[in-house]
Amino acid sequence: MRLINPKLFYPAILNGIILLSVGGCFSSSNSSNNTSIQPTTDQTSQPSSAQPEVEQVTVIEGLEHPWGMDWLPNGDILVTERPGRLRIVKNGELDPQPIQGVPEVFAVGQGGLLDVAVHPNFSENGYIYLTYASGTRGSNQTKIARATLKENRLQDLEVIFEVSPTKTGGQHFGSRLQWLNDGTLLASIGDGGNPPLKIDGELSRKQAQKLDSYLGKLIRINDDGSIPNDNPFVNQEEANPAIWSYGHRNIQGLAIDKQTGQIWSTEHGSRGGDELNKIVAGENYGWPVVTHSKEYTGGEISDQRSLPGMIDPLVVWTPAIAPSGLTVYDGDKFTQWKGDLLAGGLVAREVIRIDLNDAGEIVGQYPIKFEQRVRDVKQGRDGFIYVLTDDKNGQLIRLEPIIN
Ligand SMILES: [Ca+2]
Repeated sequence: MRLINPKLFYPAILNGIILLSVGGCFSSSNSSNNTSIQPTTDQTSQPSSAQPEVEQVTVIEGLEHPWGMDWLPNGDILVTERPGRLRIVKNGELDPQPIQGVPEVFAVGQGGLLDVAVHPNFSENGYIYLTYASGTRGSNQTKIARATLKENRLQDLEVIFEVSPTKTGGQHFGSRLQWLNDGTLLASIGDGGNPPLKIDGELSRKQAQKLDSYLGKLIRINDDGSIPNDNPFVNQEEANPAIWSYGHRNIQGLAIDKQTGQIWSTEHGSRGGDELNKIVAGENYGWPVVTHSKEYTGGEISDQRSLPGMIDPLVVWTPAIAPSGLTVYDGDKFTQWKGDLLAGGLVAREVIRIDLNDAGEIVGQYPIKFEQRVRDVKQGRDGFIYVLTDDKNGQLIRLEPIIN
């Protein structure tokens, strides 16, 4: 079954025109209160490029809450469905038979089968990686498993990382995967959940500041789950050695600029205060001691917006976009977008192109609107941009420039 529903995407074109006319100021129909923590000098400069017209091509429909995707060397696309299925798209068609051998997942709330990553040397070793929520409402954790993919089946599946401590409830599992240039693997782990959820008698979110907990962290492991000996806390007693950075609430967008090695992440705030961060090993990103977000009930989580020793976000989105999916574009199909970030938003129903200038500074945000919540955005091996929408009838959508 092949469903191609090309349609012109007028809102993106209109946004482009509007943005050009006002000189590239930050503008988003859904996020007019967005703030940038960067120096503001560059925000009024002209955008680095005109906005190409974008066509949305629906490649696949009928995916049930798809969450993550990655490409095999032959161009096939692996797609996770949060209820616990791993699907494969071959030559633009969804194989009706899910891949066999996926572990049992805790598919409640935000939990389930989450991200998928193909090993950089898949052609030699056949490894793929999955993240998923595992356990019960009373005790659960994010796990990372490795398996080989052979003839539509996962074989020799092995859990190579388990988050500790366990938590309760169905919130904040993370868990994006991202390969670094050195062949190690990053994974994002959520803080354990919102109040009134507690761990060891205090709010679960406080785990994000504890170095003996993997909750609220980015972690870095080798491709077999062992700990790289140059991780920032390997020599610090009582710190968990896989920690790469900490003070995160729930990172759902994780990307690397392959040219520079720079790691970027987007994380959910509570009410407002979603963040874009540049990740540096060993650093503290503040949550919940420093935040621009408020409790869902409206009260302050903290009155601190910035503190010495903690890294400030480069963009704060209030109201929340609910960021999910992030990629650094380096393809040849949207040449004017090279080096820019593409950030998905669930609540915003957008992919926001974050325009970076040659110095790596943010000079504009340009939303592309979708009809459904955006769960993931990635560049395909063909240089086009692919989007997964979060819906009972979720879609895989390809963005293509309209060549005039
Ligand atoms: Ca922060």
